[in-house]
Amino acid sequence: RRLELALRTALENAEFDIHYQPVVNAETARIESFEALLRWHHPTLGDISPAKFVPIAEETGLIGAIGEWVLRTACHEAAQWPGNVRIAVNLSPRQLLDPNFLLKLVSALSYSNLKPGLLELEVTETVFLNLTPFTKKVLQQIHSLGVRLAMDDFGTGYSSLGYLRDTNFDTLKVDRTFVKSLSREDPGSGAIIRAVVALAGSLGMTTVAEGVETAEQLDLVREYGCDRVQGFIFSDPLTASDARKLLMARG
Ligand code: G
Ligand code: G
Ligand code: MN
Ligand code: NA
Repeated sequence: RRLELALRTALENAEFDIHYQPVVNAETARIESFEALLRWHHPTLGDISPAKFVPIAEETGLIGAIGEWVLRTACHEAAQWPGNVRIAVNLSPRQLLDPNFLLKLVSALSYSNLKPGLLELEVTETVFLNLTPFTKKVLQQIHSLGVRLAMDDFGTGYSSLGYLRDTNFDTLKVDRTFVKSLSREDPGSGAIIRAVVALAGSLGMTTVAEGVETAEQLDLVREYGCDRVQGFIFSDPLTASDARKLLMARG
């Protein structure tokens, strides 16, 4: 497999980069956090999407080293930002199974000097598929460091509401497929988002609507009570330097 071979040397050849997408307050549109999104520029294969290479990195175990690099780099970057803006980093389920994950997390925080409360780790619902006592304990330990937890792509995978209650997630990210189908012409299209917002509220979690692209979608997710909004309507993922400029410019 050509991609797998290329992926093995991508870190040492410095082919990865992280882009940062703003997540804004639904009421004020002020930036509250950025999501770190990994980018791979291969010298001959070109830009390869994480949707394509993250699964390969997981199968081969390379995700351990790549994920650690993302965590350290994103924390280091975010520690330079003004105004307590948070950073959200995606974790693959496999990283949570790594017995050294907690050590790596503590190391990234101390190396970057980032306040733990400014870091949020995003995991997808599929972690619930093998939520072993070990994983549950790791989630608890992450939380007791003061690091926040977000459930990503909520509503697309296997989610047990019981697990949601038993674990301590701070944020639910409503998957963009539900945002995409929103329309004023179809009042039923918002049913899932409304239900997720109500569920999150009753479990003490806040919500992010992902993939908001149009003014109509923005109006609707606001009406439904989503706390934060992420999507092309506000901004694409930005380079580190553009993200920094945006924060400096807003005052
Ligand atoms: O940025 P983009 O839409 O291409 O991302 C596609 C997918 O890759 C998303 O599901 C996103 O969560 C995932 N992804 C992006 N960056 C990372 C990362 O650093 N680690 C992991 N595990 N997944 C990532
Ligand atoms: O699975 P996850 O939520 O981590 O995926 C984030 C991905 O969503 C990123 O790859 C990002 O590029 C993409 N994304 C961000 N905003 C939008 C948007 O408004 N519309 C669509 N279609 N994708 C988006
Ligand atoms: Mn995400
Ligand atoms: Na998502």
